[in-house]
Order: sequence, then structure tokens, then C-alpha cells
Amino acid sequence: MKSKDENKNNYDPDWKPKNAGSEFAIKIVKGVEPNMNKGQNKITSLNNKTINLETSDFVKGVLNNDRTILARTITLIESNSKKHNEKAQEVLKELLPKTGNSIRVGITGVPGAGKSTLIETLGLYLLEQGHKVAVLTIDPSSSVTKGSILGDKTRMEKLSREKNCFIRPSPSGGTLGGVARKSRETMLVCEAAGYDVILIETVGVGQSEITVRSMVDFFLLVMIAGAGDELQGIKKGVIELADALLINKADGDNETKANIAKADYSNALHYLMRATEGWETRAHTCSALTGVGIPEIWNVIIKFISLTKKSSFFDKRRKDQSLHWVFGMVEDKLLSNFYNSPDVQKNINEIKNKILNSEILPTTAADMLLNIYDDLKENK
Ligand SMILES: Nc1nc2c(ncn2[C@@H]2O[C@H](COP(=O)(O)OP(=O)(O)OP(=O)(O)O)[C@@H](O)[C@H]2O)c(=O)[nH]1
Ligand SMILES: [Mg+2]
Repeated sequence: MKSKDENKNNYDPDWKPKNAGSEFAIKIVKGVEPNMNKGQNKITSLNNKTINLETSDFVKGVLNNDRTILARTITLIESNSKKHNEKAQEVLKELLPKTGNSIRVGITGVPGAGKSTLIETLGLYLLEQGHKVAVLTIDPSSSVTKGSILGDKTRMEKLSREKNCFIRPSPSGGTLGGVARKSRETMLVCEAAGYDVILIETVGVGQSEITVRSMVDFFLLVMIAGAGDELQGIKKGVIELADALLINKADGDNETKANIAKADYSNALHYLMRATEGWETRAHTCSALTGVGIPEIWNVIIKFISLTKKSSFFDKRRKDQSLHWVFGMVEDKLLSNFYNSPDVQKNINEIKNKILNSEILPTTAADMLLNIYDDLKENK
């Protein structure tokens, strides 16, 4: 609530304690509107232009791989404004026939395993081979830590200067579902712009690798020798998502250890489920720092793509992924409608308290909340 003594330029914050007296001295000072005509604020003026561009301008710009328009299209996708999202959907609809022609590779592994360094080295190698490479990262925690994004920018320094490479860090904030939806759409836009290899980095510490697995053709798990499975947080389930294990940092004193780890994992893999029908997941070694083993891992990926295309598992997986995507969006929308509905918001705290005080059963509470939501629907 703004206080009565609010004036045009400053007012009390919403979180001011109820009974605070004059000793509560914090005021919010209103920002100054940027002067858009003079283009003093780049972001606002960019947004302003974004709104003014026609759908056909976006579509043409992306298809011509105009990097500025490509970046603006992605900004539309990532925006939380309804207006921007509607525009983004119009653009995507036009671009859809031009999408799908890339090799989509997910790269996961614990923090520090060398994912970004690998992407830099592999990316440069792919550019030499004539590919166009887009790099996306999925990090739902980035809005809090900001750490890995900063790190990635410096670690992909050479790659980021290449004209046939486009790097886009994770959209910040929001739920993993929301971040993933945006990244999926960004991936499609990059494909329409002619990028034929999409590399998606995610930190392998939780749910995000399952999300990335559901977006890519090939899933690579980057590991380091000698850290111990426990330390690496690698669960059997994560290994079972992978199409290849890559033991990185096989250089200097570490090379022997990496080879031992490779043999250990190769044995273990015999007893695990395969991520992809008809494909045997194997362990490999590389050094992202020196480049040793990088062409070899790319050959593994090429072999995988050609084999799964032949067996039509490639198409089947992509179709399944589309379905997964659609229902994921439905679930996200339903959940946000539920939690944002005014009646649910009005009652949810009271119901929570009743559960905590053992006044009602959890099942009753769930019914109550769903009924409140239903009532709201009927009144509409
Ligand atoms: N010796 C050696 N060091 C490496 C290699 N690859 C990466 N490193 C180093 O390991 C550290 C972490 O590398 P990153 O590429 O940032 O690792 P990451 O997995 O992307 O880390 P997060 O993004 O923080 O999860 C850096 O200091 C790299 O220089 C390698 O092949 N050999
Ligand atoms: Mg990284």
C-alpha cells in the first residue's frame, strides 16, 4: 500500500510494517522515464522498436539470419508480457515450416565438469566443419545465482566472437517449465535462422536434465574422473538418460585416472537401461582444454543420428517430444490459472493454516481449493 503522504516521486514500499512509525525511513524513489526519441535507454528503445516491427519483419529477419532481429525475436519469446507473447506466437507459426533441420544436443554434468569449455571447443570444431552453431543454456536458478551465466560468457569467449555462432544464456527466473518452454521456442527460431547444430547446456543437479532430455536428439553426460559418483551427484537415473558418457579433463596427470573411469563406467553401463532404442551408450574420454577426443565424440553423435534416422526412432522421439511439450504447456497454464485465480488467492492462506493446525484433513483441503476454483469457473 502506498501511504497517504505519497507524492509523485517517492512513496512507501509495499512491505512496510503495518504499525511502523516515522522511524521507518525507507522510501521508493520513482525512476525516470527514458527519452525514447533520443534512444538514451537501449533496452527500452529496443523494446519499443520490437513492438513496432510487424510479424513479417520478424519472420523475414530470422530467415535471413539477421542477428539483431533474431535476438529481438527471442526477447519477445522470453518476455512475460501477453502482448509480446502473442506476437511471438504469430512469428513462430510462420517460422514453423522452416524448423527441425538441426542436430539437437543436450550437454549435462555437475558444476565444473567442463561443459562450457567443451561447448567452446566442440563449437569451434563444428564451425571449421562448416556448421552453424547455436548455444543455449537452461538454468532455472540463474536469476538467483547469476554465476554460471557470467562464467559461460568468459569461457565461450572465442566462440562468442564467431559470426556463425549464436549464444543465448538461459532466460532468467520463472519455473523450470516456463524456462524450458521459452528455450524450446528459442531453439526453433534458431533452426529457422539456419543454425544446424543446437547445443544446450544444463547443470546436472536435478530436474533440469530430464527437461533437456525431452528437447534434444542426443544427450551427453560430461563427467570427471576421481570425483566419485556420490560427489558428482550422478544417479543411475541420469546415466540412463545419456546417449554417451564423456569423461572430460583427460589430460596431464589426470589422463590415467580418466581411462580407468572410462573402463569402470563401460562395465557399469552393461547393467543399465539404454536411453535410446537400438543404441548402446558408451563411455568416452576427452580433454575440452586440448581438444583431444573432440572430433571423436562428434563422430559418435553423427553415427547416432544416422542410425536413429534409419530406424525411424529419430522421428518417433521428436513426435513424442512435441506431445510432451504440448501437454507440458497445458499443465503449466492450468497451474498458473489456478494459483493466480483471485478466489484461490483469497482463501489459500486460511486453508493452509487449517491444515497446519490439524483442523482439516489434507484431502479435504485439496477438495476445498479445487471447489473454490470450480465455483469461479461456473460464475464466468
Ligand atoms: N585440465 C582441464 N581443465 C578443464 C577442462 N575442461 C574444463 N576445464 C576447467 O574446469 C573448470 C570448469 O570448466 P567449465 O567449462 O566452466 O565447467 P562447467 O561444467 O561449464 O561449469 P558450470 O557451468 O559452472 O556448471 C575451468 O577452470 C576449466 O578451465 C579439461 O579438459 N582439462
Ligand atoms: Mg558452464
